[in-house]
Amino acid sequence: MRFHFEQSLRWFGPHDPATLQDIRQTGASAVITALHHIPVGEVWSVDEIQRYKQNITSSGLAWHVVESVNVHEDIKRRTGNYRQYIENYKTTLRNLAACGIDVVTYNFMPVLDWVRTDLGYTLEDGSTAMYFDQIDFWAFELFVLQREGAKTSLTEEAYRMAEERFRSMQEADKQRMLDVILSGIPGEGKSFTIDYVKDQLDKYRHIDAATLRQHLILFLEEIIPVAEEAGIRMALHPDDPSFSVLGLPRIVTCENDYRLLAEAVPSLANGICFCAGSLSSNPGNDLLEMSRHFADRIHFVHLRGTQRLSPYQFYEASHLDSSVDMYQLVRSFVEIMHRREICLPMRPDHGHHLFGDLDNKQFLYGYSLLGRMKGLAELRGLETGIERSLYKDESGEQ
Ligand code: CS2
Ligand code: MN
Repeated sequence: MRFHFEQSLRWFGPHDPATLQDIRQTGASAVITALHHIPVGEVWSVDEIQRYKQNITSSGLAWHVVESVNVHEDIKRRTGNYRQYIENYKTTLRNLAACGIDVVTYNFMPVLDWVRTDLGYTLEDGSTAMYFDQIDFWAFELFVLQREGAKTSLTEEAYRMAEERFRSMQEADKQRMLDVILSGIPGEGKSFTIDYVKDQLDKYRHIDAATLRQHLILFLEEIIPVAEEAGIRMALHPDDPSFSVLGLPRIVTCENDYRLLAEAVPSLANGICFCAGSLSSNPGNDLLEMSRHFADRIHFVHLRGTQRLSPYQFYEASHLDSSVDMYQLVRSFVEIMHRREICLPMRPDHGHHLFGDLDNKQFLYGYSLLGRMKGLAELRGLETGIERSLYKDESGEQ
């Protein structure tokens, strides 16, 4: 019996310019998707899930991992209709289980999902990647958003760098950066306004990391028993980047964060989506160690790396060549899967925009078809080589 990654690609539903047939031809056997058309907080009905699933399976692909059932902001802040939203979340989990879904991914990032300062950073070969520059971001906070408290949270040196950067920026660059930062929750197709962000930040004024963590634990205490009973494993995605932005608390950034959550709600249904790219944006994280430490709690794997250019900048490098030692990491997961005797779902995380992808503006950033395919192809090859060389005797296939 071979234990290997279930090789998957993210698919954004009928609006994704990549069709299910395209996805199939990349070599993936499953899709990772969500009912993107249902507003955050509302129940996903069995009928809707079935219809969606039927479409996927009739294309010869499997679907049993959802990414994501997003958590309503009211739940994160425990205000407004949060009780109703938690009940809705539970109902959605039960409905998903009834349709054969067994892994549900989510995140607990306040206000914004992933944050970058450039979505089209050009690499040597002309392809483009996503990029984060802390100094640009500080400049945005200080002089565009004019966030209260931004200045006091910075060292003098950091403030000086941000000021200098802003002064040297052309108007067009400022606008471009603003558009990027406000581009909103990836995959949801929304875009924020400055006023919206200010208003949202204001709502978190009294919520520090300890409070937000407590809110997450209270949420987990309610939904994990439901997930466990229904046969669903929850997979919490790390914050991206894995450090605080805009003065907002970020509580899923490192080993210790995940440890606190596991201690509070020990069930293994309270699991992890191990996103190598997000975790690697925090230089303090030892990914290999984390994969081993949480081996039994990892239910879904995102593979990608980041490349640090300086203490302030990183970009999303290619899947095999980045600051993440992908060989060691995949090897660790191959060993984990053999020990647990399971096949973990895996998808390449964000890819680069390549060749013809560049002409097709409909793809979401990080999810061009060729970029997705290249990531998957490289990772499949790496995994196959590792798996066959480690377990050749047992398999009897070599
Ligand atoms: C995802 C995030 O598109 C992505 O890169 O990693 O948008 C999101 O945080 C995850 O889907 C988890 O909810
Ligand atoms: Mn990810």
